[in-house]
Amino acid sequence: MRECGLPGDEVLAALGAKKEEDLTYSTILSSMCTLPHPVAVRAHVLFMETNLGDPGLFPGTAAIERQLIATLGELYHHPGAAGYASSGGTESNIQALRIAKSSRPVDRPNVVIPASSHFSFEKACGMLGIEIRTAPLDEELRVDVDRARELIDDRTIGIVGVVGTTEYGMVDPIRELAGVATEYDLFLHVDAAFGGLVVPFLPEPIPFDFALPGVSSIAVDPHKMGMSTIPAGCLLVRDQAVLDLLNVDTPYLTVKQEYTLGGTRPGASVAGALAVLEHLGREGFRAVVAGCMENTRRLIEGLEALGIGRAATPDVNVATFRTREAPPGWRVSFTRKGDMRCVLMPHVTADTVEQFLVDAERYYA
Ligand code: 0PR
Repeated sequence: MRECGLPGDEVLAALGAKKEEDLTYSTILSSMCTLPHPVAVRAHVLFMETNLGDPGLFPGTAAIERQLIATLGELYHHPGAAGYASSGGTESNIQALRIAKSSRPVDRPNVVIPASSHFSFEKACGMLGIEIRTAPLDEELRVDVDRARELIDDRTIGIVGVVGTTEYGMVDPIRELAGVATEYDLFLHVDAAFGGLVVPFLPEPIPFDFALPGVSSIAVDPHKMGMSTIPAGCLLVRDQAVLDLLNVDTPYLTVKQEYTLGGTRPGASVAGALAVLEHLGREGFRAVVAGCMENTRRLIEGLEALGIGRAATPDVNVATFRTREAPPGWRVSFTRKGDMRCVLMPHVTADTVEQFLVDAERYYA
């Protein structure tokens, strides 16, 4: 650390120069994050100093968090849902498994998780000492519910289903998983980190939420398709008593107990998340999702016309292809199986897709 500080302008100029080294979103097709909506940025700046870790000092910001959870609860057919804003899908998934573990204390617990699930479950289970039982997928890359059921035994504390798988954009058959959860009286966590703000806005929404009695918790990330600033995740459960299973005493704070994983928590990105939901409404989100889905179809159709076959027919805006190479200049990613993966986020416009196809035509020719 310097002995004598630099003028603020000089520091910011140096930071700005570093930022120039970052990619801009214009060529990024590999990210599940996107440019935040301008209204989220404005809200974020307004709440920069707020700390939800001590909500009694920021009652207005705490009310915004409650409104965010209530809005999502209503969207997920359970207006009375409880929940809180986490740092993202990883934290929400960890917390959901902590709840599942506290609700059913058994020796050597296990949890049944689809093979397509995000690596955050590996972190969660490692931390919590839970054995992972990996349920295989069917031919369309959704979890095979019968095979999942076969993995359940008397040490199983929960099941997971994914709404918008990270790699192939599939939605697991949550209705069937919910049936299994009810039958075995198991906690069912739905990881809708990505698809939670896509599926409700499709012309024909696939059922995945609290309307299904077997669904216990839902993770959804406003910092993905919610176009909020980072970090903004949400964990929703059916009622407050479920969250309270995680309470620890916080004697010197303005609240006497907390169930969150983080202590100090940003209010800024939570305000950003609510701002986008309020500003766009269902109508606005339907338009955003329709655009992303149209771009997904167009990319698949365009690349197939060039002889690059799709790897899956996705339920949400993730397109994957049977090729190990991408046209230069574009950031795509590759799945564990080696398929090229493009996420058609709101920053990926129809023009971007056409430009990618022009470059692809030249490259794959
Ligand atoms: N669950 C699902 C289904 C996810 O896709 C992700 C992240 C998570 C949980 C974890 O969320 P957090 O990363 O918010 O904790 N999916 C993306 C991925 O791993 C995250 C991402 C976003 C990665 C932008 C890269 C990137 O540029 O691919």
